Amino acid sequence: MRNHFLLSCALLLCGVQAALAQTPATNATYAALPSETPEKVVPATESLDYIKRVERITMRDGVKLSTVILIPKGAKNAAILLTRTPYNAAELTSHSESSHLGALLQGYDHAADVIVDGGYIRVVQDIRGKYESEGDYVMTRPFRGPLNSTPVDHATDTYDTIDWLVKNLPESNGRVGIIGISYNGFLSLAALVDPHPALKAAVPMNPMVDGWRGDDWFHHGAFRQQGMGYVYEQVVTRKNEAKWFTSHYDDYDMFMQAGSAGELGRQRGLEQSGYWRKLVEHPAYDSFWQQQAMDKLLARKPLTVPTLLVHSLWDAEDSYGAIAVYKALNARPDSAANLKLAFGPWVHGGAIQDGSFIGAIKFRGDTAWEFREQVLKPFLDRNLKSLPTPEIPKVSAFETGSNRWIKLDGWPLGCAQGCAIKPTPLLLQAGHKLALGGAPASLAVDVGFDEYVSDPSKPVPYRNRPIRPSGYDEGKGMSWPRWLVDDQREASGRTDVLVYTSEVLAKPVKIAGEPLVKLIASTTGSDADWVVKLIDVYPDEVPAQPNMGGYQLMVSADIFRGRYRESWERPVAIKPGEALGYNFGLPTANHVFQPGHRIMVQIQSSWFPLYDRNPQTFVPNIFNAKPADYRSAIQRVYRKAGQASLIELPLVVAD
Ligand code: PG9
Repeated sequence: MRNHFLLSCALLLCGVQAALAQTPATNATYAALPSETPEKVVPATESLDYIKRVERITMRDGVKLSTVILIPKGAKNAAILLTRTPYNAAELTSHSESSHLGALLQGYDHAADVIVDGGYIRVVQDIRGKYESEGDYVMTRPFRGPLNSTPVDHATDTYDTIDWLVKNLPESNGRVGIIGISYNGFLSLAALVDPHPALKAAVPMNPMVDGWRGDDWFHHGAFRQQGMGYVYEQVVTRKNEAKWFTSHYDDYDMFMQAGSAGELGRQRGLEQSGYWRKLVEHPAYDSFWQQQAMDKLLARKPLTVPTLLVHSLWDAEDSYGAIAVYKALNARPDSAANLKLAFGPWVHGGAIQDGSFIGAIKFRGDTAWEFREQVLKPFLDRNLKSLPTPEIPKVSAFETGSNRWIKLDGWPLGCAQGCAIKPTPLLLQAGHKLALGGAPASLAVDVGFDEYVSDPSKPVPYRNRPIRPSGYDEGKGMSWPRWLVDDQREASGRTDVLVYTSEVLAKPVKIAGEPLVKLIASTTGSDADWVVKLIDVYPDEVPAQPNMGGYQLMVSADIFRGRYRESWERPVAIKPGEALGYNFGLPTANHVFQPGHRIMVQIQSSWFPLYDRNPQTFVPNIFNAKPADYRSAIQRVYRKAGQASLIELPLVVAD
């Protein structure tokens, strides 16, 4: 039986070998089956309503930048609208496969309706070091000077690009505008440093301006650690191929288990990124930050190009930049005439999204479309097409609370006519009350302060958990862009959050500008963070929209790292137990607290994991804090005569 089996196997093997030996001969008897894929595909472009060119434009140092050019078919005398970006020009110009230019341009940075209706030639360019462009990548590359000894920066690259465009696009009228959001907003500002004569308009939207004071990397010295994934993906490869990874569904858990931001960076190999190493080396507002602050740089020269700055009132990434540039440039008499400002009730980049709502807050119309139609379009028409379009207002301001647009001659300004701004104290009072104006209550029996325990092992979450990574994918629960309008009720119930509330308002209270925090506080630690949130509390019930009953909407809020109370450049330890002043500005607001609403202030010492935890023990560099450095502290906020804590509100009053 066994022998029979072996014999069968041997015969079978011989058969297989024989068949294999015959294979080539057998194949040769059939004709080859030709590939259905052509050697080179030639797209059929006849029915497209645009012509697409991809050019490699040579910069003055020989580096070639990849540039996508979309020309409406039949265009003549058309103006050019340029965006420079680190975010992949090819992808940004192919949002959908369509024969229509408008469909291609849906999404980030385009304002497709304005571009298509306006007949603009759309140009999107990869900046040096990213995607299809050559050269080295440096995050928000500093300008030629102490931080950049090369002959090139984004000002020269923009100049060289515009020069090429106006000489090589016969369909153009020789006038160029630059537009962009955030990083691309920073790049739009860069175009103004040494502008090419053909640059006739700039629209920096939500620009990154000062990475330490209040934009992407730090706010008043507190590090925004949820941006670490961005630093990794953006810097370690040209095409963002290496992906940051999470280890927990909830970012709160992930950052807690790592301890410090520096330690998480080490665990993820982030030290390979040159920019991360710079962030870790420069936690204070030293010359590294000061020398690249765009508001300071731009204010050195007159503004010669008509510029429309666009700001979002609930911007989770760059709440500082646009207003800072407005203030710096408007202070120059030779620049003010070319400067316009518009702001709306939007998230980061919201001016080109659906502006009919933000989170739970609904508006009467699409505020973003209204801006595009009534502000952006006429601004571009006037400056890029020389159409006889009336000048847009100096400031187009959306007033939240009353939810209407107002036209102003400057900012901050309370109204067009008949009002003034009166800085007015909103005083923290005994019994967790607030008083607008007036003096601190006399405190016969009261201790004159409120206190809470700030425990770094249980930091206050900045939004309800689970906290998903910062990102833009709603499908994955990443509603990060709109976290600033989250209901603050959950925080107000915590024992480590102080809450002060006004009486129900009998008449409207309007603020216009930056609320100033003037806190008198002590800590038992030697370092501390102070988060102050100015909140509009809706009536207990709102018949028209029941889910807004009692809603706690942040109107303006920010964080301050206590070690910088004497100097932003040189941190010092806080003397434990000593009542000290902490003064800082909150982001711009233009808000009406309506009758029936209440004003609320919340104070806490962490906003985690968006901001890294303060160990509450002074260490030279918080990126390198060790587990033993993180200690609980008792925080006291004082509110007695001579030690009154308050927020100075830019109150709008009748003239
Ligand atoms: N806020 C982003 C950013 C700007 C500048 C530097 C780094 C990040 C952005 O949305 O582009």
